[in-house]
Amino acid sequence: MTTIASVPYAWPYDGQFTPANTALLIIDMQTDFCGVGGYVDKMGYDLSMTRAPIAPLQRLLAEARRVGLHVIHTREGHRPDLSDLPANKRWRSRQIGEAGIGIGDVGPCGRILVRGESGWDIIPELYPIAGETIIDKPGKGSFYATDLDLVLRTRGVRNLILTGITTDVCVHTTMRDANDRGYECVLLADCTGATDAGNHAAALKMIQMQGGVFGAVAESAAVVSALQAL
Ligand code: C5J
Repeated sequence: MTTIASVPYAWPYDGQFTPANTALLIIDMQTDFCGVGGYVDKMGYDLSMTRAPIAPLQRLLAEARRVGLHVIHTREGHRPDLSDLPANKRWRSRQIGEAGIGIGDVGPCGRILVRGESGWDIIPELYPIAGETIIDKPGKGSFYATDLDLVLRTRGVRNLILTGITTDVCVHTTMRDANDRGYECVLLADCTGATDAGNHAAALKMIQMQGGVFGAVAESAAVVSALQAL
């Protein structure tokens, strides 16, 4: 039995935590969401909040790699011809920040959230290494229009450690969907970040309602300790 100190219960619920049955999911740590000149920067949000998870994630990732945890990275983005970009998503993205510039348009880091552009890629600090899965997703959730579920089930993964940005959008959407699919989920408070501090706090609180309606919330130090004790 191995559990991680978390709220509102010690995770996972049944103590069945091993590197083989657990994946570390690192969601959308892309320049567009946390880098200078990227999408979030262009919208005018404070980058310090989406950059806060970088250092704790580096420590956690090193430990996850050491023990052989499944590591999965995601990237939100669209095809260069924008054939998978819904018109309403593009329209809304153009309503904030520099007038008329949104997803698919040219910014300082290339076309915003377009696959292959520099702003769309994962930041160097957390760049995947050989053997780690990268899931390219057109939406906020990591399961929608991707093969993430197939990859996880093929590998026998049932526990998900959720990290990345943003807490209230892509991380939460993924956690809710994963929970409905039967995955046992924990979200790491210090390895996630939002564009608004209140939204980050609210996203953490929502998880803890109803006995852990979507799973549990922990700090990365608790996961690192558990991995070191394995
Ligand atoms: C957003 C994300 N916020 N990765 N994407 O548009 O959370």
